[in-house]
Amino acid sequence: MPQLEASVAIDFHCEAYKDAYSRINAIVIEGEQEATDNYQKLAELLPDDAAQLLSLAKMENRHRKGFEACGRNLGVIPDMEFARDFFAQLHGNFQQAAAAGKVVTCLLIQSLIIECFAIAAYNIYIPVADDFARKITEGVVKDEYSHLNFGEEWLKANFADAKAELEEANQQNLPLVWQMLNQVEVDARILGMEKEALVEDFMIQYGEALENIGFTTREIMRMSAMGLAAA
Ligand code: PL3
Ligand code: FE2
Ligand code: FE2
Repeated sequence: MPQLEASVAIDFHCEAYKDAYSRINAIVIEGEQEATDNYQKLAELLPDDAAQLLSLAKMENRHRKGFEACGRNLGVIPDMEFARDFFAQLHGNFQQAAAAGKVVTCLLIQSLIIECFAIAAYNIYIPVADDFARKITEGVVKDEYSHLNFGEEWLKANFADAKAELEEANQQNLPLVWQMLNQVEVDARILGMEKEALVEDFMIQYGEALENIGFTTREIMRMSAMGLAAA
């Protein structure tokens, strides 16, 4: 559907929209909160980059507040319990990797997977958002590119040592993204966002990131389809 038509047709105040928004808004709030915590943990694990990582954590905290305001603006109460369940597996994998000092896995989960997921979701949301949320989301998505860039640069600089762990972490965590997308498909559509567009945008961001880090086209194909067939 053309984007202009969609933004005219969407009733931001009907019950169906607000019900779907209570879950999607919660997911985004929880995602930004986890991103804050994850960059704080990464700052401990990478003392040389601590100042930069703590500044990313602060940005994530601002993002969370911005999206909380978006929900309030529509009179929606975010369903945070739903959102914590939504992130539980990815959250658990990050915690486990951090406890084992596996920095490469932590960076793949946060700076590649979560940031690419956020960039795809926010880019698809912007044209169908209400005016208030659109302005907030436009500001946020610019930051997310710089977070993705941090992960790319670090992993590129350490590619030879990181490669095997990246492949393993990808295999373990990418299938979770496809499961998560399936869980939000119905709600996202009510907000005017198509799953196919989300998958496509994610694939483009994630594939470009892997390319910048140093993977070959063949490796990228194999890695980014991991778990997709089951979705
Ligand atoms: C990292 O900085 C933030 C992590 C947030 C993750 C967001 C995932 C969103 C998936 C749900 C799709 C709909 C998004 C709607 C945008 C308001
Ligand atoms: Fe963010
Ligand atoms: Fe981010």
